[in-house]
Amino acid sequence: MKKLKIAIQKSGRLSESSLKLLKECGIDFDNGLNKLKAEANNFPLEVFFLRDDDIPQYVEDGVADIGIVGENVVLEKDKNLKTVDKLGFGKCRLSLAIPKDKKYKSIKDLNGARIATSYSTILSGFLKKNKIKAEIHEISGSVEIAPGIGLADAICDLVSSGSTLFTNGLKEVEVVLKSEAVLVSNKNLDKEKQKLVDKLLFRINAVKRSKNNKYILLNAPNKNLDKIIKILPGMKSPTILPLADKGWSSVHSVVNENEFWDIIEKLKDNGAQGILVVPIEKMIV
Ligand code: PRT
Ligand code: ZN
Repeated sequence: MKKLKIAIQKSGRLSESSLKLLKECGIDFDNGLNKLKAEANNFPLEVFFLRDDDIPQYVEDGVADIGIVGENVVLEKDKNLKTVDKLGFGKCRLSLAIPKDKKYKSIKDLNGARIATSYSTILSGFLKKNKIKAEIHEISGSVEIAPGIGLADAICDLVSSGSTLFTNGLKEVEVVLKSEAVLVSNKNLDKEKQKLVDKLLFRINAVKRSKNNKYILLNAPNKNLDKIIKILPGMKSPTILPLADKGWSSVHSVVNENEFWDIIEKLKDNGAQGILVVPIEKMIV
């Protein structure tokens, strides 16, 4: 049987979450330190540990069939790949920043600026789209120090908390791109490998869904059951079980994390009591 080859980041911001995702998909392998490759024991999968910058090329060439990498890297490398799914971790944004005491009214203020970045492909597309003429200085690391040493007037770099910008006396003025880790695939996978990708994707989606949803149990007065059922759609519809105490029922359902607090408030307004919220490990619809 053929094995699917997946490339993940060897050591960096995406490594831990990538390993965790595969583990949550029930895939078990040995990832000893300094290993380049590992084989899963219970899924036809080989895992390659690579630098994130190399992953798009390896997947395009078919050395790996799929890969987990930041969308920012995928767009910057601009290879011929298919983005299969967003994975919900490694979230950050690629932003333009300038020294904090400089005035900034609009993007037009960047006309004629020297901008330091490691993301020249994405940046030049962004500047072109906004009809800005600026000079791009490609540098590979510590972009944030460039304005301080007089190398540039602005930078374009990844930001998550913003503390790196802050400690370097910079302020964020434009968001060029919002990014997160994505699953990319070679465009010419054969049927057998595509089947394995679909199988993996099915598991990834079950894991992702479980993270976005919570299992909820509560006691409801029977007279308000109709209203409570409307608030709690559930996967099909909520489960209702009678309580020993007459006039009350136990209601079980699934709620989405984003609507969670709104729903709890509405439930309480309708007389729900003893509300329990439990994490879900996997969710198959
Ligand atoms: O060695 P290798 O080449 O594999 O790794 P790398 O050093 O190139 O990448 P790494 O591990 O730093 O980042 C991998 C991916 O994580 C990136 O491509 C992004 O998709 C994602 N990611 C998420 C981030 C950040 N958040 C992030 N904050 N990548 C980098 N940063 C850096 C940023 O460049 C800046 O220097 O963190 C600093 C800013 O952080 P804040 O919190 O101070 O704003
Ligand atoms: Zn890198």
